[in-house]
Amino acid sequence: MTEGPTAGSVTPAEVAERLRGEKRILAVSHEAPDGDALGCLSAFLLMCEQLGIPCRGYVPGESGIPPEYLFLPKVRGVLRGRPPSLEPETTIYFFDCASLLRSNSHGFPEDVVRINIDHHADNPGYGEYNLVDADAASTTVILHEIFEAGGFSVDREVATALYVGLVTDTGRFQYSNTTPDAHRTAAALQECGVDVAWVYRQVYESTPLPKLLLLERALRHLEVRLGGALAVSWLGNDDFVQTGADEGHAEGLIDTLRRIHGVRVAALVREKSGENGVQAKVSLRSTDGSLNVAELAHKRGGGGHARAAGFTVDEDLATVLDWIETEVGTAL
Ligand SMILES: [Mn+2]
Repeated sequence: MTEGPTAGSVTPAEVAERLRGEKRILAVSHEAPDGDALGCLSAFLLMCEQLGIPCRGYVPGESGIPPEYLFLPKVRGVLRGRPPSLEPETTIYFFDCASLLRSNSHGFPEDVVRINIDHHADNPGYGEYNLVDADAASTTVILHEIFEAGGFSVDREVATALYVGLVTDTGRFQYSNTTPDAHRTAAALQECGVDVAWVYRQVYESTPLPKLLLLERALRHLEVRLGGALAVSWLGNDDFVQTGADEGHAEGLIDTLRRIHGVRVAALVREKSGENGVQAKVSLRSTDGSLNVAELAHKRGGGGHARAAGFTVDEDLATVLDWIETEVGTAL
């Protein structure tokens, strides 16, 4: 086996075994981090501390950490921006990163060992060691399997971080990835002491005002196309400035677009205009699974899941929205 997603495949027990022997770790998740990305980093950093392994966390890019996840231990301390320089004998653990591009790892040396832990079906297996399980509801579910396989004790703080990844990636246990295994993991985590009502308040009832004002902007720009099957909206630089919001506040806003009756695909475009011209960062959701939005995103160099994907292009808003409408109209 030299190519494909199974190259260098490892089991949770093998990852746990490797982890015990690490000298130094950089734990990386994806840009524009969500609850799964940050839940993984929080749980993994806490566990490394328990195991006595020096570990730093890193999230590429400059966009803000969504404020609803700042309560997770160690999240405020993760490195941001350009990839940090690595001390000798550092292993990089990637979490929830469908591709190396998304984790912005081009700045890392070629000879560093990469461990790729993820649940995206389109993950190409870019690590020397790959633990990719597309059936896992969240990457934190896989991380839980690693901890269990290694016999590492999962305390309340670790369990809470793992649970945050699971509850957010399953849409509070309501998306199609909400399997019996997802519920079993949730039950196991609750038995480790997770206070689910407290997590709910932290994640879903602590919305900063600028985020709601940003949602109001997105609703103001809402258009329904293709006879109601496609909902599109956008946010521009002014929307962020005038509401006092930062990039992290846009996380999850697309979920409101997908709720509209009859909508099968939702798209939210973040239009950025600056010195380097315009750029459109597109989030896509499929509500009923009739269209694989990851395939759509791949056509423009992006990626993701069948029902949640995204891409970024150097195009203006009207051009990218028309492209989406044409593609979705042809596919449905
Ligand atoms: Mn995920």
